[in-house]
Amino acid sequence: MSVSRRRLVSLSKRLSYVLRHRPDSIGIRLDEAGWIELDELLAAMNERGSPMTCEDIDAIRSAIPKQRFEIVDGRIRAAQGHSLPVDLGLPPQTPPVILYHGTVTRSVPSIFSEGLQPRGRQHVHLSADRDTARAVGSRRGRPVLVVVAARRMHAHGYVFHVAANGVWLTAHVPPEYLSEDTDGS
Ligand code: HQG
Repeated sequence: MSVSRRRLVSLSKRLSYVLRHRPDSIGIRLDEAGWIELDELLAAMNERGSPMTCEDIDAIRSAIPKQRFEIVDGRIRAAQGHSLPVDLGLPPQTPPVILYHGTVTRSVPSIFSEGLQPRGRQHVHLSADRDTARAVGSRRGRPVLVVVAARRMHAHGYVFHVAANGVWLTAHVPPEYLSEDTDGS
């Protein structure tokens, strides 16, 4: 079971890489919203990348709670996380009063001086709950949570979207909307 989960995690990472960053690495092109026909993706994966099947993708979607991939009408795309310039076509949304960003201690001074930047991605990624933000920060070390006054930003004209898997996206968070998380560990 754990071997097969390890395989699913590995395939999920491979898919994320292809669908968010480097479709050219297996010789495919995504449309402007990041979609590709599932059959075409699987054929290219089998030919040039990592062999995988429709069943593998179903298994990834059932086994891994963070729904990283959307499948609609036989097409697939990454729900968020792109470095490629895609237009996900998501409607603007009113965010909750507060959103969280998970990061690590070494990034905090720069974040509070220049704001949250998307870095290599198309958006800054934010979470409605602290546990998710903590998990995001933990990928790089001991997590630190930064609080974003999202509703106030929205009132000032900043645009927010929600990806299909519930991750909140915005272009940039200026420092005046940031504060330290003082409410727990
Ligand atoms: C940091 C994963 C210094 C930021 C996650 C982060 C998420 C700054 C890093 C999604 C900064 C960028 C995105 C500034 C931002 N100075 N550091 N001004 N502004 N940073 O990976 O948000 O699991 O591009 O704190 O779960 O960590 O792959 O962004 O540490 O949802 O599906 O710069 O990726 O999704 O790192 O993660 P990333 P992120 P998956």
